[in-house]
Amino acid sequence: MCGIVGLVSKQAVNQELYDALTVLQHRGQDASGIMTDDQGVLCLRKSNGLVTDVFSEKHMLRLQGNMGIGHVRYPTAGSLSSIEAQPFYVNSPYGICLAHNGNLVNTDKLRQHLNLVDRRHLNTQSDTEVLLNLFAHELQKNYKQELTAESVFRAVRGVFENSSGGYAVVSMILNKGLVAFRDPNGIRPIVIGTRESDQGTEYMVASESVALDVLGYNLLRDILPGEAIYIDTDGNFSSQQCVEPKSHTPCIFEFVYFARPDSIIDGISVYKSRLRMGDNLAQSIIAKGLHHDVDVVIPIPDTSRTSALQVAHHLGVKYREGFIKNRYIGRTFIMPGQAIRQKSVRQKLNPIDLEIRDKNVLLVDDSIVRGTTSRQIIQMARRSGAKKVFFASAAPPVKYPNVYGIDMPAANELIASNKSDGELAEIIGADWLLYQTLEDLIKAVAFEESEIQSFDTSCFSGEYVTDDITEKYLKIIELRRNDAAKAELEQARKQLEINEPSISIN
Ligand code: PIN
Repeated sequence: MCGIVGLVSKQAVNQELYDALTVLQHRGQDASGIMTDDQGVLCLRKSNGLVTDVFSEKHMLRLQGNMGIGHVRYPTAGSLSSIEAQPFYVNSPYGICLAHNGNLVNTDKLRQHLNLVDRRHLNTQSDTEVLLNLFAHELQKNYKQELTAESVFRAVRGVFENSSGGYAVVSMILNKGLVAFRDPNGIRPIVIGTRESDQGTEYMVASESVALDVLGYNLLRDILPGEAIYIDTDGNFSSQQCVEPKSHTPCIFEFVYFARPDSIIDGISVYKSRLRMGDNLAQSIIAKGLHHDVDVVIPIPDTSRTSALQVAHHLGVKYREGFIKNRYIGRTFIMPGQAIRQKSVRQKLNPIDLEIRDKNVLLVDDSIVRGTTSRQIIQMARRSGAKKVFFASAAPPVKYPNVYGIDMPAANELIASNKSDGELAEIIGADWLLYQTLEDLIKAVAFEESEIQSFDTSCFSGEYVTDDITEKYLKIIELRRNDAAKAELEQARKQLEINEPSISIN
């Protein structure tokens, strides 16, 4: 899960890239980076941390130029070292910068080929570096001819034909132009917007339309699956369907939880889809006759508020804020001799007892992944004096790992992977537990008139839209993703950061 942005403007892009990244910060809080093109000179600043921590005035002043790309990272592959913060750069051909959101599922094969056949050196574990080198290799094939939109699209076709997974990419070819493309199944989101200035049209691409809104760009459209766009430094726009789309199946989790509610993805309002999730959830509660006992509906902030509002409305009961979220959770410092301590739910959420005491409360969350938060929140509601605690999830049980760029734990850490709803209710301590059905979730997002009618629903259904997800592949990612492996990485990162400076040049 990451956020990307790219700008080809008639004025300096540094401040606007920074502002866009702050709007996309919800897509990744681990690392941030910006690269700009100052008339062929690459300017870069990237490091681990939030956008507001990574960029100071000194860095911003150095990020000169009217074209640039930016990235916020939530690591899904590779290590957590700041060396792997994006964008990445390779100096040949031309000088290419690249950032992406998503995950390639054939990285190992590509890495081997790049190394042994194309003789390209890869210095990190990041699949972004793989994508960048693949793109560079494809561009290199036509190095004797002048770079044109056509040769860029030919190179992107090569990338599409060789890579598999869910990815949205923004790339900058120094002194030439900006390229963006989206995987042939359209799993990860990416949109284009324009803004008119006295000097002509300015272009922006971003993971979510909300970034365009905030910077005063008009949403033109989504990039289509298997399509690439190219905007040269003079502002000439070209697009091409480089390969036939395999499907158009956006990741349904973007709608459940990940994207901002004020974004529109593939023509569907995220906010409206969440309202419909609440409508459908309420209908199931009523159909099962579970509504009679409910006194009050309480959302678990923030995402589930939208669905919970509709649930309360249809059930004809009060909607109340029963938990308040601390917006300013800080870092956890590791003092000498202390182990890493996870921040507890109690530090993030505080109950308003008065809204809970002596009531039968229905808690609504967007999803249940590990189930650890749900269990603790139910305990908190009971300590606040609830008579009964019911729990509804706006998404179906998460049973399978996500391989296309959403950071989900390994299958053995997913609470619903091998349990019935009854068992789950008991484990999380709810008087009853109700999940949205997958059918209802799909109906909520793909409303009747929407062009998109199917989605990547793999974490609920186990059906992966690329045909190369084998048991063996899932086993490998399980080993890479389990908590112990992550804890080891985290320790290694703390060690590394003592010696490893963040990166800025020019
Ligand atoms: C959190 C959204 N949402 C809350 C993310 C918790 C699963 N969790 C997924 C529920 S917010 S657990 O609204 O964006 O703040 O099941 O893994 O414990």
